[in-house]
Amino acid sequence: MAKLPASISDLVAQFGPHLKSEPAGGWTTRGEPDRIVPTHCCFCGQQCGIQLKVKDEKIVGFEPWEEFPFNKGKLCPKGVKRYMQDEHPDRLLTPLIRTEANGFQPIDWDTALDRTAREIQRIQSAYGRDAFAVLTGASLTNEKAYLMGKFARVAVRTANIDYNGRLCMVSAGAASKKILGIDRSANPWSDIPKAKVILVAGANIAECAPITTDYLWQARENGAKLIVIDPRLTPIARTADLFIPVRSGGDIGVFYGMLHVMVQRGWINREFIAAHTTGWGAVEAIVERYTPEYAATVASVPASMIVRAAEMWGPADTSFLLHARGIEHHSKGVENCMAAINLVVATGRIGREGCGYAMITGQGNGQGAREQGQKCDQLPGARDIENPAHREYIAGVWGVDESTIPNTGLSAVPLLEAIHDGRIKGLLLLCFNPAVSLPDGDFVREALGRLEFFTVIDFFMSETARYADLVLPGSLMEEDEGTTTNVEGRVIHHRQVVQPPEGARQDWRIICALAQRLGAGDKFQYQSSRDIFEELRIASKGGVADYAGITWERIDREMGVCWPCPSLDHPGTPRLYEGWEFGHPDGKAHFQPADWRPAAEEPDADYPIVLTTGRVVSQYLSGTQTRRIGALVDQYPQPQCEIHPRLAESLGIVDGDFVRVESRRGAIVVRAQVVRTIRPDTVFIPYHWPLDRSANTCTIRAIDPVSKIPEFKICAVRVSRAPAPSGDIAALETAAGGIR
Ligand SMILES: Nc1nc2c(c(=O)[nH]1)N[C@H]1C(S)=C(S)[C@@H](COP(=O)(O)OP(=O)(O)OC[C@H]3O[C@@H](n4cnc5c(=O)[nH]c(N)nc54)[C@H](O)[C@@H]3O)O[C@H]1N2
Ligand SMILES: Nc1nc2c(c(=O)[nH]1)N[C@H]1C(S)=C(S)[C@@H](COP(=O)(O)OP(=O)(O)OC[C@H]3O[C@@H](n4cnc5c(=O)[nH]c(N)nc54)[C@H](O)[C@@H]3O)O[C@H]1N2
Ligand code: SF4
Ligand SMILES: [Mo]
Repeated sequence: MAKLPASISDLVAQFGPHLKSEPAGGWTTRGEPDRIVPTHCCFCGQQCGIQLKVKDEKIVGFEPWEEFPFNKGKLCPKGVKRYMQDEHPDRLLTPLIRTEANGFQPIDWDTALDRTAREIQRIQSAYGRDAFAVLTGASLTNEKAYLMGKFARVAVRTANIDYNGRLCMVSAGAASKKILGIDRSANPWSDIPKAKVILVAGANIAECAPITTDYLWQARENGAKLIVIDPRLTPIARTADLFIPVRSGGDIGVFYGMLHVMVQRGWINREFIAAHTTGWGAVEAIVERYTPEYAATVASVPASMIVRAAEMWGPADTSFLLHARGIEHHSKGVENCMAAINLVVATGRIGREGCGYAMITGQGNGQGAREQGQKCDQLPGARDIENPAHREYIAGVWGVDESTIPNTGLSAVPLLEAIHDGRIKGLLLLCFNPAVSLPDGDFVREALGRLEFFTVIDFFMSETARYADLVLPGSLMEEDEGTTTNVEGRVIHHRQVVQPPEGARQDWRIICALAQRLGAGDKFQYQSSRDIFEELRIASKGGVADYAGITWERIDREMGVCWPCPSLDHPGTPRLYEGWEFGHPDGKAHFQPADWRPAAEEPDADYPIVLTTGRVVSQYLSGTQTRRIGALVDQYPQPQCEIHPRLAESLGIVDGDFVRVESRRGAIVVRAQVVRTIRPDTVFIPYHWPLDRSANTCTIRAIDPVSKIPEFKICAVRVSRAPAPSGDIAALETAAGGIR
């Protein structure tokens, strides 16, 4: 562990040379910016419009962008601080190579790129093509996501490419595709305020989709009722008309209990079901068993709450259902989402104004990055990699023989398991921090340590990069140009605001330089990221996620365009399924039956408490970015374990004590935060911190059989009072993240 400075003078002694001297005129008079660039936040899937102020080619601040329709100038604590990454002293400014004797040492770009290409070739000729894998991320622009899918299949020619959206949107996507035929939220957010009842399941709206709070409040102003289902009384739940404190993993009980009551009371739209759906019979047969009393045992809430929810949801004229990872991060994540969507389709309240359904996208480009072909089972345009016609079309766009495109590869968790057991020997990773974000952290870190060769492209030294042989300094969102697709399916334009700092390079240029060295340069002749977008438009043409009619100019003019948009004169599609035309070839919605089943690991006598994990408003994902921004660190410096006063009392724990939270995989010591806002059988820990503060040291490596999403939202733990961890924890807590 790094030696901690004891005082400010120590700090200056240690870091002094890097502290900037006061600018002429003093700190307070920065003067007017040279320009203000309208663009978007780099963080969550809301993708708020924001204007960045530039002075002397550096980003010095922000201004709201009132005209951008989604957030109308509103921003959350992360958005207003994102610009502090640009000039951060931790930025990587040179390629680094791991040396036996001296740790990471700077090397020049050519040597680093040559070495990476050579190692890819060595590993593939020694162990086979699929022994080298590529992992990517959904914070990347559409252009980079497209590039990574093509790079893996055409330049590296490995089947094993997957992305961190595998930990995020895949359960929702799979369920939506199965029932509605398309993997996208069905409605624009402007439909939310027009709904008379809103159901929020497993989504901490105020902290994780902050701008959506405003849409819910508008709905409430218009008289809407709000139902929230969550094991914790989240900020939005405090304002709800009905809060259902479900036990983690019990949501199917609530959804099917509601449907049971709705069938009995005649609140099912039978005309719609007969004309526009298939499969209702199988769902009705299951739902018949979900009497409020039985449903209550599955959900572990009073039966009366479920009846009340049905009474609010059932007879409404208009309604909107939103869910996020709370119901999706389960080994039955797809089934949970299918049950939720069944609840919408049974009423026919979809595809028209004020009637809708949305899965709340997580990462900045959580929507777009899963459509451009960086999932192990997909090609661009959300095409299926096993479909011969889809393969043929993409082979044509790429100018390769169809037979050279690999088939489905391993998804993220099995891919890490293959690294652990030696089937995969090499890895190139861009925009993913598995050392913090994958479940069963000790196992993951052990796997990363076993790679024969490992290159990471990041702008900060992430916890994962520490395991790399080579670290290449990449670019922040504002240092490149491109598009993302927001939570509504609206494709938006991120402008380049500044150049990457000297020594760092734009990610897409790094990838193209590697492709060149792998002998595929002729397929990667892009002069700009716009060239990549132009190819993406063609590649997506005719696919489900059709971007063919979207240009950067149109996006600027129209403040974003929603896909599918098949031609330049097509207006885009903010609302899917209008006229009850669903995405399946028969035009119908396909109900999917799913019965409740237990989690992979339920509490027992040895590990009697449910651990659930998630987020806090001021930190973002694995924390690589937000743990480096002082104001955000101050807001919530260290992970805490939320615990109910009754449970705390029975364990002899008081607020602020250190507690040891231990599962069958590992244990961490964090402070207890005793709160009345959580179920007494459950504890909650946010996961944004590494190593001995990482919630994922405890979580389980179980995955959903269809979506392959990990079960982040439930595992079994024991909790006990613990002495303070060794080291000066108080100093750590004020000196905050990063230093450890
Ligand atoms: N501040 C902040 N915002 C973010 C992010 C971030 O890291 N920080 N990340 C972005 C990303 S990538 C994502 S995926 C989203 C995630 O957004 P959310 O899914 O809203 O956030 P989580 O905290 O993961 O989980 C949401 C809620 O699920 C509840 N929950 C746990 N188990 C269950 C269950 O079995 N059933 C139900 N009904 N609820 C349950 C938890 O108590 C929690 O309140 O946020 C995005 N926005
Ligand atoms: N226990 C638990 N674990 C979870 C979750 C949970 O709720 N509970 N949630 C899961 C979810 S929903 C998600 S989305 C994942 C996210 O988990 P990760 O994807 O691992 O988290 P990030 O912090 O986004 O990691 C991305 C890395 O890429 C870098 N990066 C970001 N943008 C760019 C870019 O444009 N270029 C380059 N070169 N690098 C970039 C960042 O600095 C960071 O180091 O975590 C999952 N893990
Ligand atoms: S809500 Fe999301 S996109 Fe908007 S400012 Fe906050 S982190 Fe950025
Ligand atoms: Mo996510």
